[in-house]
Amino acid sequence: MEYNNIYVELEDSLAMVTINRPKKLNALNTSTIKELHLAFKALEKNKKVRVIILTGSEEKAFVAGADISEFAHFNTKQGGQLAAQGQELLFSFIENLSKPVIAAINGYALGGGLELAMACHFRVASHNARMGLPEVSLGVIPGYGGTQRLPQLIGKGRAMEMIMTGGMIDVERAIEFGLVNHVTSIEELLDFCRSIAKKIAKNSPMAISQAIKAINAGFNNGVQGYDVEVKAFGECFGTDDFKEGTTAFLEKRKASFPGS
Ligand code: CO8
Repeated sequence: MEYNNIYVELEDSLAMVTINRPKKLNALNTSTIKELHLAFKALEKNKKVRVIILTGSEEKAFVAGADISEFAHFNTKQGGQLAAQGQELLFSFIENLSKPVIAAINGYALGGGLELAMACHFRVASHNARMGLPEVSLGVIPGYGGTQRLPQLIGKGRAMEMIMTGGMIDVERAIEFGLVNHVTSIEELLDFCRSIAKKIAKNSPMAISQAIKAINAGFNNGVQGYDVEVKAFGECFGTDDFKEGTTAFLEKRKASFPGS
């Protein structure tokens, strides 16, 4: 598929998705959100793809936020619609994708950009990354899930401070807060993510998708996470991946899982 604001590269079982609006620091406008939705939808269907890495083009920004020029003149109704549509098409969509998505944060991740990284399953950052939710400085609040995911990831008090001050944190702070799992040099960022992706790709795609579902359920107030875990655990039984994984262990060999 042809995209204008992103590009997608396939490398064996890995897909690399790059947001490509460097002149606007990869800010998320509506068409970029739609393209990302289509790309992730297609990658989820692609049986060869086991892990997806999401990053921004060039070295300055992952994503510097939602595109401010697009919503600066919106009214209450339009603002609400923009947030709801974005959450449905992209942020919740990625969080609930059945395949792991790693955010490779290569520079500024601000506002909607940090919210996008937080919607991914986990995050790796390069030394130059700066992260923050500066929305209150613009007279709005984080509208792409930031008020929910930031406290989940770093705790309520720290999230309150970050959101209220609108300030940026560096990677040392982000590691200390648990916002990112690893920090690398900018040159090593993607290869480091690839090395994690390779480890993930050796495991059962079916079991990984069930684990994503069960983990997410624990953060959804309307759902009893333990019940979802029990159901997801049960659904693993009787699958080819379960048969292969347990048989390989008992036969003292490495498991080989076919495509998802
Ligand atoms: N939106 C639109 N354009 C942007 C954005 C953005 N978020 N960020 C940067 N740009 C553009 C600049 O306008 C500039 O364009 P031009 O060259 O045409 O003037 C270009 O990118 C380069 O940026 P700067 O010249 O500002 O680069 P600096 O190195 O001087 O500064 C910063 C880098 C500090 C990252 C600065 O660009 C900045 O502060 N950007 C805005 C950060 C921000 O406030 N992000 C939050 C946006 S609001 C948001 O994300 C809300 C999410 C929830 C929305 C829910 C529904 C709407």
